[in-house]
Amino acid sequence: MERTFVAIKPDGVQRKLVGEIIGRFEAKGFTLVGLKQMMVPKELAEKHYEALNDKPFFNGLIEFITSGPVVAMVWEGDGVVASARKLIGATNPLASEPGTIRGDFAVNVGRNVIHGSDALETAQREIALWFSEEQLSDWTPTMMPWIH
Ligand code: FUP
Repeated sequence: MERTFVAIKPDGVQRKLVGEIIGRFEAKGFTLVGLKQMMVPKELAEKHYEALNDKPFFNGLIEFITSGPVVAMVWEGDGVVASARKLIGATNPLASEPGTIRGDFAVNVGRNVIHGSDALETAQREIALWFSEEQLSDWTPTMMPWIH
């Protein structure tokens, strides 16, 4: 079953959007298989964003991501990688459609509330970076099989 990595950034946690965001993924029909709130070590932040390390905003991005607690999650379901990106919305919140998380809750690309893996391979890399195998629950929802 497909899995993706999603993280609520320090601005999302401080603005008390954790419940709202988890609710949207649950309501869509995806299954939560990993969840933890943590202060992100600088080395982890730098590894997570290593593809962006030549960008002018890189240092500010690392400073922001390590500035307060982040809620790291793994979600599972059919097509979850692309679907999570749709639920999240475009990187620049001013371009994100209303109804998406960034479209509804953000205005600034440097404070865009949430991260979601951009492709299947990235998702596998990010899940392995943020979670150990024993922190992930391998379970199948049996109560409402019709939405899965
Ligand atoms: P996304 O996959 O939507 O998170 O977008 P990117 O991987 O391109 O960017 C990662 C993060 O870098 C964004 F969430 C916010 C930050 N960023 C900036 O701060 N300024 C920019 O111009 C672009 C991205």
